[in-house]
Amino acid sequence: MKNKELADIFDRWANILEFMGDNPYHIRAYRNAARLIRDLSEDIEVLAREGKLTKLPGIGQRLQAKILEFLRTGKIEEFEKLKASVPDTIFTLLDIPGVGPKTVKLLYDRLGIRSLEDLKRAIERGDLLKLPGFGPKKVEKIRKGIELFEKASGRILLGIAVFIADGIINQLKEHSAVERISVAGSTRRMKETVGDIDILATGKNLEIIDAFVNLPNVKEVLWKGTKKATVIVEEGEQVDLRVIEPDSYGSALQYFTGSKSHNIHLRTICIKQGYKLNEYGLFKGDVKIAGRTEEEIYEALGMDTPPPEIREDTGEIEAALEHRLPELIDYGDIKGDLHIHSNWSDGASTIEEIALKAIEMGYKYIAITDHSKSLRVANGLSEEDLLKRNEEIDRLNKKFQGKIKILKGTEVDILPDGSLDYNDEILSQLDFVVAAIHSRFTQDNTKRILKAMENPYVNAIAHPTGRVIGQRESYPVDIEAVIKKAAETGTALEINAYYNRLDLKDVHCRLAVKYGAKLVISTDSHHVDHMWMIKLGVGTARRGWVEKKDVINAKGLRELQKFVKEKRKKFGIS
Ligand code: DGT
Ligand code: CA
Ligand code: CA
Repeated sequence: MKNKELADIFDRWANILEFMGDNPYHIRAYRNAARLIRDLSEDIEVLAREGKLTKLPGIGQRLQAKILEFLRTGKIEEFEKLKASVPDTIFTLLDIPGVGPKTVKLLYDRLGIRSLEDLKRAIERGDLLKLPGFGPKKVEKIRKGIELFEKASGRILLGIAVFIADGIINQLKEHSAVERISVAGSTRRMKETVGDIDILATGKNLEIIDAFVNLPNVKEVLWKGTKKATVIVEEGEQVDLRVIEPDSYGSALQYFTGSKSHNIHLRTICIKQGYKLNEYGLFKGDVKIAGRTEEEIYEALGMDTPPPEIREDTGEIEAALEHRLPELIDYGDIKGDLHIHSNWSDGASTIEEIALKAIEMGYKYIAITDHSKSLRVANGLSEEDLLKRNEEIDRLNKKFQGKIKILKGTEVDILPDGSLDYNDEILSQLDFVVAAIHSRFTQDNTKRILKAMENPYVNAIAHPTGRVIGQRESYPVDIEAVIKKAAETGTALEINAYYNRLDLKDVHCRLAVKYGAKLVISTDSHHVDHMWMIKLGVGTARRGWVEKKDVINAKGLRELQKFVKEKRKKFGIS
């Protein structure tokens, strides 16, 4: 349904006209059209096809022509031209609560303010107070508005969203009024950052809403209705909970899981087949065909059900129609974590604690991958200490025999010239070697990584692009060249599951699969309390269309050891 998109255009249109000082009747016409279309219960495309547009109040021939142009081409030429005539950043200013088009115009004309940054600087300098009609009160209101806006436009890391959502769902599940409950939205799709958290439930609505707004970590209740509530939790994040009728639960889950682009594409499939789909169900005329589960909706459309993580309209709808969806790696498929730091280097947990946690998680093996000697800040191990640590692993392997296998590993530094921080003699005594870059983040690191992969003992490249979400961009690297070399040399690329990395990211995972490179999903844990994050890595892999066969630590110990041996063989080492 294009209603919202179109309404947004008309709203922006009105804003620009107001900013430009156009006549009030003109502005109101666009404003009213925007509101009308936004509140419409029918699909604007259907109304257009049936020639009913001009029957809508306030829509004359001229607006009709614009709507038709938008539906035909996806844009309106006149609006595009108008938009190009004002600075882009003006739109950001208009999004600040308490700042309207008139204020923006004044700020622009008198003080040359074109962006949020400009505005903040002007407030700091006290420039706003010089404007007609601007007293301390009004300036303070704008400052508050900016604060709100910046908070609202901030997204949180998936790991935090998952942590909050799981916490809420686990508490509410215990409540007798709750029948079914699930996360939806970008959190369910395991997107690397999340705007707000969406939760759906069925059961006794009033009791559920009450239980929700009274959860101990709820800081503020923004809205409380009989079927929906919106709260801010301690972490500062917004959470929406909706209580749904059981026979609409599937369609609501489908709708609120999104993504928006998946839903928009899916709706065109529905229309083609003569159906109507919304959050209440799948309808033929007035008859409801499906809605209780997501599966019955997709099935009625002749489709398989795409896993939530790939609902981004990047080919999953076509694949679902043609019954060729990938068999994604599952959250329970991981047999062991192959990147963990112990207190021998910069970790906080002992190897024994890590082993016990791994047993609890049902793993078959783990690799302890402490840092190498050059990484002094992370207490990297000298050769001597590494070998001593290995003896402790031998001792613990005897103790835990039949329960878990602890692999001797390292996260060896890739030095600036691409050589490694331990020699081959040392590396050959290890079971699993992860190599990584920890320095010179501004240079092109492609050659450096390619050279490291030529070492027969390197089994995986850790966090291959080096990005840290919201903090550090990827270092310059030709990721396609790295992926090809990984496939060629039998080196796995890591999906680092630590919550601020998720590196490789989803699109790179998909590229790796395309070139036949193997992947390894590990947490880079520095404490046993980090090990749960493996699910963030699996989610990222799923978003990248990764299957079980692509992931070396979804295999048993024997097969993993074979993977290590085969690379050595390839390079003439038996
Ligand atoms: P977020 O919160 O920004 O990380 O992203 P989402 O995907 O959770 O988006 P949100 O919370 O705005 O809405 C949840 C879902 O509801 C979204 O994924 C799809 C659906 N949805 C929201 N707005 C629209 C819309 O205008 N059209 C369609 N077709 N679906 C929408
Ligand atoms: Ca959301
Ligand atoms: Ca939402």
